[in-house]
Amino acid sequence: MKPETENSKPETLLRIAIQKSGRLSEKSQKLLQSCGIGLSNGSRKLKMKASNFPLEVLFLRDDDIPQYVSDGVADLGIVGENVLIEKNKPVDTVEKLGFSKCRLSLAVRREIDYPGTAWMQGKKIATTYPLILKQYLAAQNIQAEIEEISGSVEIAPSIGLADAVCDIVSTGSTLLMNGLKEVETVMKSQAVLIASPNLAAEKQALLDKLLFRIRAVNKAKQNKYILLNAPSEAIPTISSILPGMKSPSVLPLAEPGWSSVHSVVEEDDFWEIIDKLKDAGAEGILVCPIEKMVL
Ligand code: PRT
Ligand code: ZN
Repeated sequence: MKPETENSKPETLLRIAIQKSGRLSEKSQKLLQSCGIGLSNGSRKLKMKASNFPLEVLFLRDDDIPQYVSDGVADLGIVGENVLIEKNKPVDTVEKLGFSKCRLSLAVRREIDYPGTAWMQGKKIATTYPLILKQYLAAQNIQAEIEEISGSVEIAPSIGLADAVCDIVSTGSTLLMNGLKEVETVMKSQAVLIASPNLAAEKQALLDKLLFRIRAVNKAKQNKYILLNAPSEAIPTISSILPGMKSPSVLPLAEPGWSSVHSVVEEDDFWEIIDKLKDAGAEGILVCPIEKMVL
């Protein structure tokens, strides 16, 4: 090992805490890998140094991540907004990551004729999110008893432990299987990147670099590359439908009077745009995924 002299400062490493195993862990690792960061956690260590980027990864339970980041043990973390808000630690939310989307909802037994939030008045609600639920009930001006439990919330009504539940819902099939129906959305959630407040300048510079890559990856996921052929006289109309990053590329085809148009469309507008393009005379439309997108 090189001796440390005044000129050879130890390398600054960013430390990121991600979930060890569970619904966030694979997607958190994939996100880092798609940013060009090498992770090999074959032995399932609790801590590892990444390759290609000055990053150290801590593998933790998701519930502990906000605390580690607020204490500065980790500089960054990836956690669900539901856990972040419930833990109520002083950290900065740097970026919404767009994965592990779910909602925290109130649910009641299916046979109940539910009139609205007033039904909750004086009832007992089981949850693993007592703080978020308390704030929601206060905002709705409802007094209800909160029964904090640590898991299997959805069975609480059927065993007589509570009248309602406040739990995470994704597809809704867990509620259905337990004879419950979703009646109110308390909050929507997705994975977020959090950071310790007041990061040192060197660490902030590394975070900026990482964030640049994360944004390029996520932007690419929200967009598609589109190629099509069209009669040249249709190009002005097609260009107005397909604004692209600046404007679409238009290349002549070997067949006279025809052009090929290349552009980028947002996933959300995709089907609407395709219909308009067909009406404008586009043919042979190809749509391809984009790996990275830097604006
Ligand atoms: O061990 P550790 O403490 O790290 O993990 P955990 O068991 O506490 O969390 P985990 O891995 O289950 O979830 C991590 C995060 O993923 C959550 O905090 C949410 O932000 C997010 N997420 C996304 C979900 C779901 N979807 C989800 N469906 N978290 C939990 N569920 C559960 C929910 O609790 C319920 O039991 O799945 C069931 C409902 O799913 P559906 O599809 O039947 O509606
Ligand atoms: Zn957890």
